[in-house]
Amino acid sequence: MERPVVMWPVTSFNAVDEDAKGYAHMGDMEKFRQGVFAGMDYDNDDRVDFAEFSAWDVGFEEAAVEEGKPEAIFTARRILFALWDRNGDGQLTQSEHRFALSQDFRRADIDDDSVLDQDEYLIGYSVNLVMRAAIRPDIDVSAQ
Ligand SMILES: [Ca+2]
Ligand SMILES: [Ca+2]
Ligand SMILES: [Ca+2]
Repeated sequence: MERPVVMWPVTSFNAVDEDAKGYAHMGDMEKFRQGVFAGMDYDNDDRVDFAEFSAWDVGFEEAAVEEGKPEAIFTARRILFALWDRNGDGQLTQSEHRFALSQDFRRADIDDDSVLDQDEYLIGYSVNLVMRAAIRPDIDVSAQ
């Protein structure tokens, strides 16, 4: 069965589930998170500021432009950054990022079996969720 969510640019499940088990556990997500953090932290000071965060993109910007909503991506980034920057100092630390991801993990694990399958990841991971809501609110994946 085709699901509309897979046509949408997402942070790829394959990048999380590196050894193609078909699911991702918290260890996979933490490894993925470390890679994402390192990728965002351009000046390697172990903190990610909003400029660094904004430069990180996995295809959402192109999607937003295609949808005629280039401004939506900025809104979505601000929402995500504000969510993750818990103390609001404009810098994302490793521990803030880790905390955000573990919250995402629990929220996304709908059947509560401590691993995320691809659907849970695509629907529940905050980056995918927030970007999709900002750019294509008409795609209601929760109704599946
Ligand atoms: Ca930095
Ligand atoms: Ca902070
Ligand atoms: Ca699960």
